[in-house]
Amino acid sequence: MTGPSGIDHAWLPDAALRGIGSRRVTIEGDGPLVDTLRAEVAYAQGNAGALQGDADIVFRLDGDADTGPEGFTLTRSGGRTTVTAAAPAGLLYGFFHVVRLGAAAFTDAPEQTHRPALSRRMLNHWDNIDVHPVMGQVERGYAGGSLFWEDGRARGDRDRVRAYARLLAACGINAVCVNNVNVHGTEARLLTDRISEVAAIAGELGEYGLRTFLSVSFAAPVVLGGLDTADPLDDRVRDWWRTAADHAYAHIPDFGGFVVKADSEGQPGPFAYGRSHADGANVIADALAPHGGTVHWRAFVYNHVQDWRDRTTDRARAAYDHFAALDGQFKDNAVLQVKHGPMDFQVREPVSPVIGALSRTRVAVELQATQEYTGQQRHVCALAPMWSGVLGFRPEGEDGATVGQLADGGGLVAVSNAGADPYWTGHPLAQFNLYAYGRLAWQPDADPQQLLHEWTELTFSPEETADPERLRSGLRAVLRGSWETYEKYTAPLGVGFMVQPGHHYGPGVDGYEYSPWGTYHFADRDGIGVDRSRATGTGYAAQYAKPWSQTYETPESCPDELLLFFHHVPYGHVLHSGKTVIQHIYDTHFEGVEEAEAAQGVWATLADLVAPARHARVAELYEEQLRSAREWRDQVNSYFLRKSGIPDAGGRRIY
Ligand code: BDP
Repeated sequence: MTGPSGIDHAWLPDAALRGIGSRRVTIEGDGPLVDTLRAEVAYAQGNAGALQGDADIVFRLDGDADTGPEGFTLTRSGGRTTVTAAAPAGLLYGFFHVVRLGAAAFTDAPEQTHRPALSRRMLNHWDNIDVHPVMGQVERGYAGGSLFWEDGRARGDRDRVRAYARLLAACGINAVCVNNVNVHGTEARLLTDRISEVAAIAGELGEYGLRTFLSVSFAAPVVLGGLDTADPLDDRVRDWWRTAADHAYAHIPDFGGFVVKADSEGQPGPFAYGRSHADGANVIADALAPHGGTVHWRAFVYNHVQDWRDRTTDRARAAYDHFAALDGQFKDNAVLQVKHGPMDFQVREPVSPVIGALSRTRVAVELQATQEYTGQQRHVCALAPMWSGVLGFRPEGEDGATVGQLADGGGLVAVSNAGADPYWTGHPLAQFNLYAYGRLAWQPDADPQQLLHEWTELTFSPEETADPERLRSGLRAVLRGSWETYEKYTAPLGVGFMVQPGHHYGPGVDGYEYSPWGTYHFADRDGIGVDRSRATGTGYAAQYAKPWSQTYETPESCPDELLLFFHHVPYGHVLHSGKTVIQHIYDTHFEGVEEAEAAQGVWATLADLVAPARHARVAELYEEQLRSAREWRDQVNSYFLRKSGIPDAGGRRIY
């Protein structure tokens, strides 16, 4: 549903608020977030003014409640629902929980307390302030311009920022970094004389309990401060960061802190001064500490100008090689932000070994909601199953903690997929990725299918349509397996990339094969894959604890879906599935396209149940998805037919 101001209410359409809007509500408590709650309730009730009589639902702020700063207790008995929270944020999350429950919020049920498993649930916006000549307004953005920035400044009209904050709070997100991790030129000034622009955005986000973070350049003391060094051990540099942090907090009292990409893809960092990344993170952490702020220091550090002829350098190893030895050296308010996989958000990667290796460092796990390598919001690719697999992975084996548990020190971060597009995410179905990310950050072991159901109920209000079950099952059918479908028609068995260089959309079978970025598949006439074993390869497999170091070490024990990430094997190698690698490649590429065609067909049958404009947008995008999927199938299959000379056992036509 698109509201009067043209803002799509996504998972908070008016229909979803009806359950609470028709009830008598009492709110006990004061404070800014409680005012937000009051406004929400008034909106749900159509501004009709408080309904008279005994309350059906009470929102009660109770400092003695054992709910923590963001949790709430829900009591449903004797026809009365009560949401109790120790702090206002908990009441607001309780409100959105009641919205999710719909009618069930008002039926008797055992008391439940909900607390977020992770205290930091942050989105990173890769939004440029000035339009970048190559990357545009939003780096890897597929949803129009930035929600925050336009014409080189903070947007004056912030209605959408507020509407966005509301959606984020409704799925549990509580922090936003508002600018790109790649800080370009004078954009660094946001930190100093332009901080009031950040403060204006923070003001809107704060209405819904979201803390604002800012990406900063490690070279800021030089670029902005005029110093001749950014050496983290230099006292002038230390003072400069302190002053900058003081200044930020003077303008934004609930400011979250900084995100830093250093010594990565051309960004400046401590290596230039012979210092470690702990030294680099700590000087900034110290500046933030008096204010309770945090620095999120990214672990995405690797050599992107390596010699492609050197087969011993392995980009997958880099983060662990740089950071494992620094465990225990980071300040308490420094968080190491680690991408979930060792490479770069491919459709399939193993879980980064860094996550399990730093027992004395606060680790945040970084996901990518923006679909850089997963169809760029032109393909349907629901990522919740992938993320859920990552969060449930146990780096130390069956008895060890899950990634979701290990992230409790630093939280869960996602690169946002939202922008100024009327549907927020370009592809209307990509909204599910944003929603699911927030819900998984709140509860990492949530069932992705349940989240899909929740999102469907909220966003599409099936009960208000002529055929609720057809709508539900149709949406399930197009989204549930969409990640596997995408994987089937793109790079096989964990080998990754094979995309067009630069923009990363569409097939580029040898796109990065002879480039310095370190993203190779090593396909030749005999076989394919990267030998990352300890015995004969790059040694990456040995970065894992047992049992994974053993599981990944040999082709026999390695799971099929990661085989080519860890091993170089002949095309005739037989997978656990019983198929050869080459036949698997052919079969999955045909199947993937067939599945996408089937999904397109299902979507067409929903035309009478979905708002026309939304339906049309998705239908149009399916045309592009199918064109692209066929291109992937044909290029990948032809490539491997030509390399291997082995025909398809199914006798299908390969171009
Ligand atoms: C890669 C993107 C690049 C980002 C980089 C990062 O291609 O645009 O700057 O990650 O995470 O996925 O810093």
